[in-house]
Amino acid sequence: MNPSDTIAAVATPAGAGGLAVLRLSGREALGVADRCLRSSRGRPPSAFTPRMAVFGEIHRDGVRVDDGVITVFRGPASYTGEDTVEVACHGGLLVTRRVLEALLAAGARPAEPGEFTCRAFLNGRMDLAQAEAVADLIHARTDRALVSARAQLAGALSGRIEDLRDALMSVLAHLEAHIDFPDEDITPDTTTVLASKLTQALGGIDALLRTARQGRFLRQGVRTALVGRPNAGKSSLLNRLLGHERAIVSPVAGTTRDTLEESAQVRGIPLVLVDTAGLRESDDLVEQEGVRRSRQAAAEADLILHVVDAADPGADPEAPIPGCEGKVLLRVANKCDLPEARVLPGTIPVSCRTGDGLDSLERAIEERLLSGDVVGGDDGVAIGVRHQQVLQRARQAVCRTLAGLEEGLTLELVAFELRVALNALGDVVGKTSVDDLLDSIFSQFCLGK
Ligand SMILES: Nc1nc2c(ncn2[C@@H]2O[C@H](COP(=O)(O)OP(=O)(O)OP(=O)(O)O)[C@@H](O)[C@H]2O)c(=O)[nH]1
Ligand SMILES: [Mg+2]
Repeated sequence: MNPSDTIAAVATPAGAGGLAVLRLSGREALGVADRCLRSSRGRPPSAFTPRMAVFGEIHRDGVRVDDGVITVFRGPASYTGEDTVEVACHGGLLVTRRVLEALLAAGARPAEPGEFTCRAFLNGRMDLAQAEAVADLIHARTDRALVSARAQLAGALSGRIEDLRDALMSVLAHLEAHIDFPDEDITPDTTTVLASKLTQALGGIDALLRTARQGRFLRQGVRTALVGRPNAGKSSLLNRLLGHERAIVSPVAGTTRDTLEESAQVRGIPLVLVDTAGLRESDDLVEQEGVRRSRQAAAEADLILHVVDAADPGADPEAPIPGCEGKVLLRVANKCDLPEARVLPGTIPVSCRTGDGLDSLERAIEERLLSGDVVGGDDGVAIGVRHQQVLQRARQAVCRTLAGLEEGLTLELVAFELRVALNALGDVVGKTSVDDLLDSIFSQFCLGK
């Protein structure tokens, strides 16, 4: 990915549509544009007023390929920070390909996936966490995921990382000053103050790490297993939660043999619903395998919906569910429309036939996931897997720093560990700390004293 090339790509999804937008970005963007685009009055894009949409034509070898709306953005006031041209043309598969070919023939090269956003990062238009948020935003399937991605794009995570870095940086600045002036012993008081700052930063890192589960749920969905005895109505509930008849429902016990996965959303929370084979002893080899997979689905789930048939006198709503430890477990009493249905304590009564109780079930799912710290941070921050890994590195380094300080290790070693922590934090947003450190030292201390 040579950042000095001028790149072009279709920015909208492939397929037939009213419009498609192509993007051209790089040092030569206007030169490339001038060779294949012009306004309907014949003006070249380099003569356009930036940020003004101009109706024009796309040409290749003197032949008009399509017409559309051309907008010029002059760097650095563009998405990528470079000169950028956007062309909105007709949205056909072939026509967009021809327009792209016209841009390439005029001197651009095809962009790699994510290359526009990568340039935005390299050119300082956004940090790494924000660049990642662009991908989250595009892939968000529920409102909550969208809110979280927007918050991260607006800098919610970056802001918290910057606060943590500032805190650690001020500790490091103190340590550095003592290393530079070894005659002045670091007093026990100073050590206490520094240690308490570090402990506070550790709390901040832990608070972020606690949002990792939320981040996973928002990005990938809460894995939700529907388990229970055959015929309880697991597949009926899956269909109800999905809003369409996805799974086969029949009065035959043992209808579902294999697990079946579908994405759904419940009150803005993305769920990956897993319908499973009914749990029972069986001589049938296929059914045995189905039951094994049901147990596995329960073990891998974050949320378990245990479905029981309220009209079945043998139903046991307290039946132990293997592998449910540490998970959110909700017991659902189905078929409450039937006259023989019993009231089962500790269960949410529903009827998949009439739809009764499904609202309460959805509310209960939302409530349990929210209260279990499972979805939604205060400021919408919900870290991703990469953030989790680097924050864990930062956490360990802060712990070593604290231990070193308390055990009276040489300040050089303590400072070394702190730098490791700072670098790890910097990795979240794509910054390393050397320059910032110098700024921090000189702004806080009068070294001439
Ligand atoms: N009256 C009534 N019948 C229901 C309700 N929910 C499901 N049923 C019926 O119960 C039977 C079993 O439903 P399924 O959804 O196939 O049950 P399951 O738990 O997936 O069963 P297996 O796949 O065999 O384990 C079907 O005949 C459904 O029509 C309900 O709320 N009320
Ligand atoms: Mg079923």
